[in-house]
Amino acid sequence: MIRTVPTKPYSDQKPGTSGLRKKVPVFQQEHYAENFIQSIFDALDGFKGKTLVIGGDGRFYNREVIQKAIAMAAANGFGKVMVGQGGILSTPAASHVIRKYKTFGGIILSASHNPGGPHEDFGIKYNAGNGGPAPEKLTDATFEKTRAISSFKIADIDPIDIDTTGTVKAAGMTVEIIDPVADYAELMESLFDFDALRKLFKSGFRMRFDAMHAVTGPYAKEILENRLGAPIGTCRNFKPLPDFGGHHPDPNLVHAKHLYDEMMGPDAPDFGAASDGDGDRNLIIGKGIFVTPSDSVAMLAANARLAPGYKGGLKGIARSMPTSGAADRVAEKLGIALYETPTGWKFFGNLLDADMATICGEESAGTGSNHVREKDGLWAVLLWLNILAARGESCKQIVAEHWATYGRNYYSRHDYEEVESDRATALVDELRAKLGALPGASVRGMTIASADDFAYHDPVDGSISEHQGIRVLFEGGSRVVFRLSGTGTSGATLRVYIERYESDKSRHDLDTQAALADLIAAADDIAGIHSHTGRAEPSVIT
Ligand code: VG1
Ligand code: CO
Repeated sequence: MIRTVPTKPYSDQKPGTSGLRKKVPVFQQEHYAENFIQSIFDALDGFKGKTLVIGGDGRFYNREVIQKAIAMAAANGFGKVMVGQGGILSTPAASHVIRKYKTFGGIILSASHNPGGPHEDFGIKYNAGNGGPAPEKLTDATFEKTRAISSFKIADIDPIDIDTTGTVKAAGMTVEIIDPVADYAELMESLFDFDALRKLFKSGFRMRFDAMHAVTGPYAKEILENRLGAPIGTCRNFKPLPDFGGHHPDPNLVHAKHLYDEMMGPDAPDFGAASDGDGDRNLIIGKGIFVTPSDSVAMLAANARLAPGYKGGLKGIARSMPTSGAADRVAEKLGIALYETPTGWKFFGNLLDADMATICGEESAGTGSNHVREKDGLWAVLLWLNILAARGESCKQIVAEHWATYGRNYYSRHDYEEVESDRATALVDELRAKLGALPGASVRGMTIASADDFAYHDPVDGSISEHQGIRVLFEGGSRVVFRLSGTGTSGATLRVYIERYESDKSRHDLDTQAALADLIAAADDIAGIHSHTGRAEPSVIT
């Protein structure tokens, strides 16, 4: 029943910021998915007889790869797989299932916020037994295996019916099809004051949740409408579709503009939110106010005690380096540690496992806590709701009060997408070469205090990760950060992160791009964005 199939290595299977992401036709090449899955198994040790979780975000090609992964898990000696019904498991739900059932690890099929469909993106990532994304050591080892692979193992079995919950046997392995929502919903119920939230909705509080035809639909329907009594219709675009209805399931101000417009309109609901392809990101928009992800993590941390799951306080806060310093001020006030990590959730795992950080966040709309080992879109939405219910104030009031207390970190990210790879590399190389000369230089009337290529020293295991983004810090605390994306699938994406702190309360209502105009111009002066990329404008501003 078990076959060993000869194969040839592909040279391009290096995992990026979050797993391996490629266009569907790339994944459809002969043995492409099999090679990568086998390489994951080959990089792991000691899973014989153990359990593997398998699920995905429902995008095009999900079902096919789930069948391959099941047959390969059986052939490689796993004792059991737990598969989300319909092939569905959001990234945070998969993390929870891994942790709750103490499984060996999990395979999540997703390209997250990237578009889906026959010519769009697909992805595969592995999460370890702590529920978190494979650490760099493991992704590096997987990549090494992909370069030398000569065969993979697969069981000859009929396709498993993944649409019916229950347990079957396949090639000696147990296959359990699980309800993808139940465990996760129960976890949320244990963290938040569901009675208070039910009261909130009963009192007429209106909310809009946009699942963007991606994985959070079934989770949001169950939690918000069924369990919390939010009116039917609160959740929109809640049916997961293989092509996300032709849209980018990226909850930002470009791809969720309809939600933004609604929330700024005259008849706006009280609270609006959206999540991405695999359910780990969140977009938060109050009536008449967009909350930047960097601000959101700071505000959630400052108010977390209001939710039952965090009433004992926080151990520490961790944020990715490009994320604004808003959370730093909260940590300082709470008297707890603040950790600055490279981009990507895998770097938070050790801090969470060691109980050094409780809440983590990234500027890219990722927020989460120690309840799982991934960022968690619906969790952030529920924590916001819990805070709104406990404080009895509007989102706008909470934001204004936060800025009045801590000051405001004006913040924006400019993305230059699908730049020719050579040109993007040239920009970064040139910038790196002149880092030593930047301190002391004056640009647009601002003096550069320091400049470096960020390297992270993990305080838990001592590992070092270099070249994690170039940061230029100005006197007074403003900064610009440059890095290349590790999740794109065509060309290179240059990300420029711009931040300025404003303590003066009378200047907290400026337009963000206007407030950052000098720094935006300085970023171009320093890095030659326009001349290198040929682009006069970013493709996406968030
Ligand atoms: C982006 C974000 C990063 C996030 C990653 C995965 O990575 O910047 O903060 O962790 O996506 O998010 P990059 O390398 O493209 O900048 V998800 O929701 O796409 O898994
Ligand atoms: Co995601």
